Amino acid sequence: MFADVAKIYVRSGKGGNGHVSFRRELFVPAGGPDGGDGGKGGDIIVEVDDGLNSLEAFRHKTKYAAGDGQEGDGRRMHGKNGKDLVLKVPAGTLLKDAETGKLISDMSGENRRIVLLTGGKGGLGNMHFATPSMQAPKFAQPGQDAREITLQLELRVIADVGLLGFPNVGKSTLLSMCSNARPEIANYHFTTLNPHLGVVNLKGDRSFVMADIPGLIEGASDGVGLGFQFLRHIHRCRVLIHIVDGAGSEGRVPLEDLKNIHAECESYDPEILKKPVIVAANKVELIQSEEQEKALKDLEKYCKDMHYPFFKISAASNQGIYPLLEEAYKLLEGIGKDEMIYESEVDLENLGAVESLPIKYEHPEEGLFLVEGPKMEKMLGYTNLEAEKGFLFFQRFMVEQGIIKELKKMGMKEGDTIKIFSHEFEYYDDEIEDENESKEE
Ligand SMILES: Nc1nc2c(ncn2[C@@H]2O[C@H](COP(=O)(O)OP(=O)(O)OP(=O)(O)O)[C@@H](O)[C@H]2O)c(=O)[nH]1
Ligand SMILES: [Mg+2]
Repeated sequence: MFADVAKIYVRSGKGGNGHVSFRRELFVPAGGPDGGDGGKGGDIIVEVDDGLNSLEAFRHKTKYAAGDGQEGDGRRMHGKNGKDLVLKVPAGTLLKDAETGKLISDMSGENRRIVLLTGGKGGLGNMHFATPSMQAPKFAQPGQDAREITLQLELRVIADVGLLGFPNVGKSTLLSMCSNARPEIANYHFTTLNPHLGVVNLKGDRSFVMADIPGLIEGASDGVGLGFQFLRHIHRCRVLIHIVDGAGSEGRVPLEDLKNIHAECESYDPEILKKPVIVAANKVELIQSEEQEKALKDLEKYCKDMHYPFFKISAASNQGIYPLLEEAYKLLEGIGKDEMIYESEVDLENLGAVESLPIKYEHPEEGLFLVEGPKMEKMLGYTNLEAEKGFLFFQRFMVEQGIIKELKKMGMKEGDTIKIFSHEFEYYDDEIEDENESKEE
């Protein structure tokens, strides 16, 4: 399999609860509150690792959680913070919200490390809640919730120059000849399954990054066979070197190969061919017959007509490569660099927090109000409505989130029914509500 996409579930750590306790000392009958604060939950951090070129690891392990903060303790002891969890990804990885498809972050360029989900804050212990009128507070603050999200990871390499071509035409050979990269080279199709990057150094301190993109096959743009995955990498290359087997090995016809691949790119995304394209006919030292000569001439003529710079090379024997690289550099100089990095479409600060989930309201008939959506679903999951404490907690949540206010705006009156999924409640203006209303004024 080609591991350039993966779907994983990640969760930051929950904050530890604040602690309730009282000082016990000899000869002191009633010590003051000394419950310490809970520890902070661990963050989920994403970091670029230059040693990686696939998302393989995320195929094997698909669930990741940072450590929870621990509860505070007596004698003002702070709970231990939860451990952060660092996910290492290759450069060029896009992090998307799997539910909405929105881009969270493009781990490219300068963007090498982000805090994806922050851990919950620890709750304050009861030592903070003593007041003149309440000297023995029997409560402490609960820790903040963990945050969670299902991530879609997509690898799209960024390179100055991308090598494009059918399998086995010599893309990896060229990259290994002119850069520090060492992709595997072998005489069979799809030797290269993951993109490889190499730095090409030219005379006079000039350099660029070249990507060996796994081979394209016909029908790739329709998702047929193996090709579709690879097309996504081409997007983020600024100049393309299209390599064809100039000797027509394996019964190939160079010009047909070129046209076929261009048609594939065109049907995947017409933008691709707006990039500068250079054509390199490889393996030319193998040419012996007149038929081969003729096929190469056809290719050359076509490139001239299309204004594609054309080069004959032999990657394996390192011939004709330098002028090709110089041409690539020349074209690179003529185009801008920045549009290859995608901008985030989400508010990273609130990512995965319950607060950021939507709530849906409906008023299908007189006296009935529906409140649904992912946020409500999640809160119900957290809450035991059978227990009095759980019910009170949920009631408070409804007020604090402004849900009651919203329903009132929609016309809810006392005695009306609020339905949240399968739970039904009758609405009464109770104390919690009043307390909150007066606070707002
Ligand atoms: N004769 C000759 N053989 C070459 C040349 N360049 C590459 N080859 C051979 O062609 C075969 C394929 O080369 P690769 O570099 O692995 O080809 P690729 O395009 O990366 O292939 P995939 O990774 O499968 O898409 C290997 O056996 C190479 O040794 C060349 O200039 N002349
Ligand atoms: Mg290869």
